[in-house]
Amino acid sequence: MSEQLPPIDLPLDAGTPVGRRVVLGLIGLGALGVAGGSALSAGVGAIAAKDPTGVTALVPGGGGYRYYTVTGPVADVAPADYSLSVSARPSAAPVKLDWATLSSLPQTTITKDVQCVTGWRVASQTWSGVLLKDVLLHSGADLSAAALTFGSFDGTYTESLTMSQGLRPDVLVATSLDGAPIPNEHGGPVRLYVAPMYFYKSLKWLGSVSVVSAVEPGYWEKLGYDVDAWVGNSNGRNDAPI
Ligand SMILES: Nc1nc2c(c(=O)[nH]1)N[C@H]1C(S)=C(S)[C@@H](COP(=O)(O)O)O[C@H]1N2
Ligand SMILES: [Mo]
Repeated sequence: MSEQLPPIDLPLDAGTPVGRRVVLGLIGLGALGVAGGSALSAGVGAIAAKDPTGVTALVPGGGGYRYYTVTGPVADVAPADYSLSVSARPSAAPVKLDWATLSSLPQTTITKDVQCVTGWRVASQTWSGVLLKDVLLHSGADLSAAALTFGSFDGTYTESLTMSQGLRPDVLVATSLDGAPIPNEHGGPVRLYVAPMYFYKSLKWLGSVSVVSAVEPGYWEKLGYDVDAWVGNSNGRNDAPI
């Protein structure tokens, strides 16, 4: 990873406390509120202003997680109102999988450390949901195609995997974290979870999965981060694999 790469997440200045209540308060604000900083404390406003990529904050009590979003707060979507759009082959019209359908598919649980490419790590997190492979099989996807792209209902963030990566037994369409619904700040109700890769691959607020004919670099990858983001073997890092 070269020095020129833009920061995926910036550490908070020491002595700049951001409470969970403030973080959750941010979630309720529109993007305009964040840009204007009108309703924000000076501390949070300063952080948002300094971070070109969006709002970043530690989530106190979140066991070391940082709340991260390149767009600012994202509206809550209730499971009953959620659906995942799946395009089964390049240029195909999407089919929609609702929450009941996701719940009816085989459920898989994975426990691992979460690890961001900037070095922060959260030990032993348990994600559950449906294997991406099972979502693709259920949707009649063309598994011989080269790649998959993912869209967020934040309207901006994107991710990408090769088809063989997407069919791995440690890649989930996740619906729970540590036995509870995924909170909004962690990308709920449904998040992509790519266990063997740095956490930027785990797109929050998953809205769409599309089968495509070639890998399309995601949001951070267009800015220079590795598309193949294996923990311990990418981005010039040598973290211990998890
Ligand atoms: N939609 C969306 N997904 C995202 C991001 C984001 O900004 N927007 N940031 C990525 C990065 S860099 C990290 S480290 C994790 C942060 O997840 P968390 O906010 O649940 O800690 O989400 C990843 N997925
Ligand atoms: Mo990250």
